[in-house]
Amino acid sequence: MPAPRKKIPGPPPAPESKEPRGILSTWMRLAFREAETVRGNTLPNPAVGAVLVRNGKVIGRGGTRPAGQAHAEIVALEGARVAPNGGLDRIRGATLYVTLEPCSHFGRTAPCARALIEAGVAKVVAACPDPNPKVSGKGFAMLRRAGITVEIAPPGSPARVRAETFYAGFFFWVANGRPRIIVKIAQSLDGRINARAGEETALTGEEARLFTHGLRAHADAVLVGGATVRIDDPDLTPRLTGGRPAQILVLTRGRKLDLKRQVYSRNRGAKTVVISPEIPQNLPKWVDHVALRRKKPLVRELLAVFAARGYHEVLVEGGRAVWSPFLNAGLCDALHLVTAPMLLPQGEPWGKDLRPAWVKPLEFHRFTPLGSDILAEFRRRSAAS
Ligand code: AOF
Ligand code: ZN
Repeated sequence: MPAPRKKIPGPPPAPESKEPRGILSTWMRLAFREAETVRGNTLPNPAVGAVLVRNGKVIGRGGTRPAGQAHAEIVALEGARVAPNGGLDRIRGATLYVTLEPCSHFGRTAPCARALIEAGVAKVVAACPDPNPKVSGKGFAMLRRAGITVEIAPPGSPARVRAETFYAGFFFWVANGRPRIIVKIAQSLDGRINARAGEETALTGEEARLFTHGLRAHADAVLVGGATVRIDDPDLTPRLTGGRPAQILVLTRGRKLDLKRQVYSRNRGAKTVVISPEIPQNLPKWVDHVALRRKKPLVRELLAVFAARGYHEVLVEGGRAVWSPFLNAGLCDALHLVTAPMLLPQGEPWGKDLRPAWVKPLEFHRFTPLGSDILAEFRRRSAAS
């Protein structure tokens, strides 16, 4: 039953989006594809995709350029302007499909909303509002004031849900001033991470691997310790799920890298960054280095590295020396604990270095079977976030 109409203060409610129910419209899907292609290259800005449509045809499209350069909307407008048969006449009356609210502020670039108004765009369909307080709601208001029809995908609609997943890290980063930190741990039924200390032990199966690759594709950076690199030699790219690889951060005390490890090999499409007190003697040209000063607690220093690199979401994959400081500091926003059906009484417990209070900020969310393994998801208690 429709709710009785009453006047509410604040900005006008979003008009019901014409986005088809149950599916993403073709245009919005294309916009997300544009956003996907630039993901990882725009930090600290969110990766936005925009598609300009006129008479059922795409006349311009694009994704956010690296920070300081053009936003997605501007790239799409430019494309339409310079296309064969392009020009302002074609843009006038067009509809823009965009994955995030067009900005209204002068930041490193001029407001996209103004550029859209000046180009004569008739309608803007956006997947979600921008949570950035400088923009939130103001971009839409600016467009509406200029007579542009604005449709915002309503909460729960496919476009909105897609945006909320895609921008989960960005939303968290705006609200909390630090990246969302996700910890993933694989354990045996008796809470061990290996059969014996220092041994590589395959614990979880293919489905759990697929799940982990999904986490990697979504994160901006994957953090691992030097021991994990040495013992397990992980590849750390989302090769099973596809998608853009996150940056790989290797936290180590070592002064010499074992360059045979996969994370150091060249041309993998993933950037590797070594974080250590001293520059390793054999640091390859294609690997970055960040010096640890060891003046502050490790997690504080790492948070500064995350901030400098503009990450919105970081996946902590282990091992114990890496996840324990985050868990002990209460700096874990989602914990994915994957349990394999085996007992390894001689192995090392994953929680050996944890203080009892580590668990306080987290609450159980759900179990999900992953083949013969089981995933337990814990999330930050909402009041504490
Ligand atoms: C858009 N389109 O493609 C992106 C937007 O410093 P600036 O000028 O680059 O502005 C950065 C902010 O703009 C960023 O924090 C976010 O709120 C928004 N990002 N907006 O209209 C885009 N990337
Ligand atoms: Zn903008």
